[in-house]
Amino acid sequence: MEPLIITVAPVGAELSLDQTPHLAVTPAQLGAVAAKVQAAGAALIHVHCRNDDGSNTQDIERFRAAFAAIRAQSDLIVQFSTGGAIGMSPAERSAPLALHPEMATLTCGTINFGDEVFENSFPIMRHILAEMQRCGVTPELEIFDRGHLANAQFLARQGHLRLPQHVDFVLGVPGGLDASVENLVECVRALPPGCTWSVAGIGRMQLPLAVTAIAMGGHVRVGLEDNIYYSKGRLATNEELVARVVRVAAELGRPIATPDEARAILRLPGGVAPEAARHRS
Ligand code: KMH
Ligand code: ZN
Repeated sequence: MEPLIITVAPVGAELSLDQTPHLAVTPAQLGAVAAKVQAAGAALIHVHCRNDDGSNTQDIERFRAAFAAIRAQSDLIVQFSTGGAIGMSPAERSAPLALHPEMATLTCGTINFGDEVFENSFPIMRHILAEMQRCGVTPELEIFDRGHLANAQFLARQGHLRLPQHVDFVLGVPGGLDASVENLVECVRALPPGCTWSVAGIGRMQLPLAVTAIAMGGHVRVGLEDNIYYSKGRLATNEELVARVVRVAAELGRPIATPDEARAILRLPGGVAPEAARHRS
């Protein structure tokens, strides 16, 4: 079976310091998380940044410092969020792309997000895609709802997006598609040909959907952005969530992708095909 890419989303924009002591706020803390999650088996890190007081920021200098800290301590694929936090402008959301991360997210449509609205109109998506293209950044398509795949295909037909791409199904946001095995299977069936995929289950569905994806041959996202608990009432660290997925994958006979193997699977420059990597060692 193809090696499993484990993405970790350690920060997000919705989590606050009074919910968990494990939230990485400073660039130095993000660098330390990167080292720990790579040691645990992650290949890709999805990055949001915070100010020292925990508030959200897309400030390019904060991202520059975070990027440097992650690079100094890991060779994880670095993927910036262009979702940022609810209410940020498209220009604010896309500003860190100027640092040329290997990847960045593109949410493929507007959804209710709890009591708020996460705005991703076609003009917003076209703006972010144009910035990604200008900066040479590979998108990961974030699919929160069933219609988002059709939006991505519409953007591709208009010439704003090349397909296939890597797709992440984020299931369980209140206002988006429920986190269920049925919905995941239905989403995977509807994927445009050639796309790779991962799943990020929200809350207590993180683990069941991760296990399902491992068995289906897809990839997995875990981390505090989506789920702060290891088990009922017990707060998790990011590296524990990664380590648990590694153990489950071992039981199911699925090898874990190194960052360079993940680069090859995701068709990023610098990748080393899993077979070639194995021959080298
Ligand atoms: N914070 C959410 C509103 C992304 O990173 O691209 C959006 C989000 C998606 O987290
Ligand atoms: Zn995010």
